Amino acid sequence: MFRIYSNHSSVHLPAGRQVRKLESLLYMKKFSQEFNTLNFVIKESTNILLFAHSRPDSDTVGSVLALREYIKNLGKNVDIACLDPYPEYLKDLAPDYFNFPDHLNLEKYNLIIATDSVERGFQKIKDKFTENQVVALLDHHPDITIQGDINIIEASYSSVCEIIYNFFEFNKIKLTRQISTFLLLGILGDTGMFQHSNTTPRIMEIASALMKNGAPLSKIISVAFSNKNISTLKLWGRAFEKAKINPENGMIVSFISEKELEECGGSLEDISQVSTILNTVPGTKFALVLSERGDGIVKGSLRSEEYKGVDVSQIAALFGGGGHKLASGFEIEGKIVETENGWQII
Ligand SMILES: [Mn+2]
Repeated sequence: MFRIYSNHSSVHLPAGRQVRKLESLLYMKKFSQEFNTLNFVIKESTNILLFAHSRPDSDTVGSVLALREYIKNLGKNVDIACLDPYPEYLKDLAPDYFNFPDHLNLEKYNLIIATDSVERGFQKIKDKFTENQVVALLDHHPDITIQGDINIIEASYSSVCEIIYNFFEFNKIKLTRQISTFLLLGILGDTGMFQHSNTTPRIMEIASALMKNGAPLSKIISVAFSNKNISTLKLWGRAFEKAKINPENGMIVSFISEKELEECGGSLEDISQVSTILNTVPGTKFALVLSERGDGIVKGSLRSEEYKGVDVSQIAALFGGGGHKLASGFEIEGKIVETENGWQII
């Protein structure tokens, strides 16, 4: 096993076009060795496995679909594995399917690339691979503890799709309309359609380049993100109705029971957006949404915004969870019960 590690320091640059050029070069240089190695291994491989994280979101889906397109065009065999099925809400944009890892002959792959939240699913199968198989990890979550042979992990990127864009740019790989569409899908998902604080000038440049290649911005937004099923709206209605603000700490909180999720026919994807919307209520510091996930597990989803000055990953850490400063989560055992003074997890 060999480990490649890069050190990054933040660079403050004056404004102007020169600077944007320099910024773009710095981004490309950041992982130049890893980008080089990864492309070399891709070209040397016959069979490649791409791995999307459990409960796949648009970033991990966009990442694996973009990489598959590139690898397929090189004439290689490439499969996508995931412990969960391909998300319904993306089927109108890009119909596809994922393989369950147990249904694949894992031994045959020369290279395995896991994208985004690599500790959500991939860590469960990583030990099935041998020394002769190269494992590459592409992630933008902090505190990743698992290691691959090629590690491209950096929390300052908005999305793994941004990392992959840089990989393609560095290796001078021509982006087809399809590849551009998949990358824009992931970027739109992880930047909350350019509304989160990870929307940098660089990400707008990348989005512009992807659109120039034919990525249909408004179609992706309306098909993948704006369409809401009646089940989603009903579930949101329940959660919004119950929302409470704690004036002492500025928390806005709500919860969704397993029964409600069932009654509304909502999906887990529907829950993830509740905290983002609650977080828009004026005067609040952060949003917390608790949801029962079956088997006695309660999941907490925390959101904040840069200007609110709260680090929700510290709150998540109190409950054994983690994540980003502005978006974190935790899981605890228990059940939610309503009491006179609010909700309790027992
Ligand atoms: Mn992501």
